[in-house]
Amino acid sequence: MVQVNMETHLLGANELLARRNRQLFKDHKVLVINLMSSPGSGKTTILERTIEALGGQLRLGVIEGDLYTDQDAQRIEKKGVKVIQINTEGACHLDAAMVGKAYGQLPTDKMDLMVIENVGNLVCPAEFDLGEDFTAVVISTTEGNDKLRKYPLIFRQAKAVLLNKMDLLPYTDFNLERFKNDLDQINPSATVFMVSGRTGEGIENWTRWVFEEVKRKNPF
Ligand SMILES: Nc1nc2c(ncn2[C@@H]2O[C@H](COP(=O)(O)OP(=O)(O)OP(=O)(O)O)[C@@H](O)[C@H]2O)c(=O)[nH]1
Ligand SMILES: [Mg+2]
Repeated sequence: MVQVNMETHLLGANELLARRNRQLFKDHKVLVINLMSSPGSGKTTILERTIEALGGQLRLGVIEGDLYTDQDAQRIEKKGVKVIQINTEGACHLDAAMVGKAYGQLPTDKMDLMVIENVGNLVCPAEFDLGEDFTAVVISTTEGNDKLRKYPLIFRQAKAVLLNKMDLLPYTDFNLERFKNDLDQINPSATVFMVSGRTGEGIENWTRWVFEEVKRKNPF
């Protein structure tokens, strides 16, 4: 009897499409960030602050992944940025096929930076390469210190880790020392940003770094 391991099969097919996306992003000289976190950590809020900071200097595009609604896409549209909504209809992550299709609806040869906001989840999105240049993971001070150790894969792969809701730090038991130690164990090369989407703290450091990454991919 022939047994097909569906998970391996799906991931293999995804890998091929991710490679195709990556080549397209390279051809079009667009830096692509896959932004991930638990639900409610602040991905959309950080994206709004990022657009406010970089919108005047870079040509931006956004792909919004959501289970059912277009609420986040509406928030991004209000910032004057072209956004394509993907509803996964219950799937807990985006995949490379969905992103390839959505990307085709954006002005592909007229973008410097595209951010993909993935579905809020710390497990499934980590397993699906979308063809991005790198992943950035948001964790917030209200989520507790155990998340890095409980969900190490998503943090291990990240080029940037944003600790959000720094304004709430005094009201939580989140321990910065422990966060740094855990991240050092899991992914010592991650670049860390302590930010608040609410007050704007740390956002300039993050957006300056993103700007440098864009220039590195496409010196203009
Ligand atoms: N106090 C505080 N609240 C924040 C901060 N960033 C985001 N929030 C709030 O946290 C809630 C969730 O923020 P979102 O940006 O929608 O989070 P998200 O990660 O995009 O959520 P999903 O798309 O549902 O996964 C909202 O009520 C935000 O106003 C922050 O830095 N400080
Ligand atoms: Mg969101």
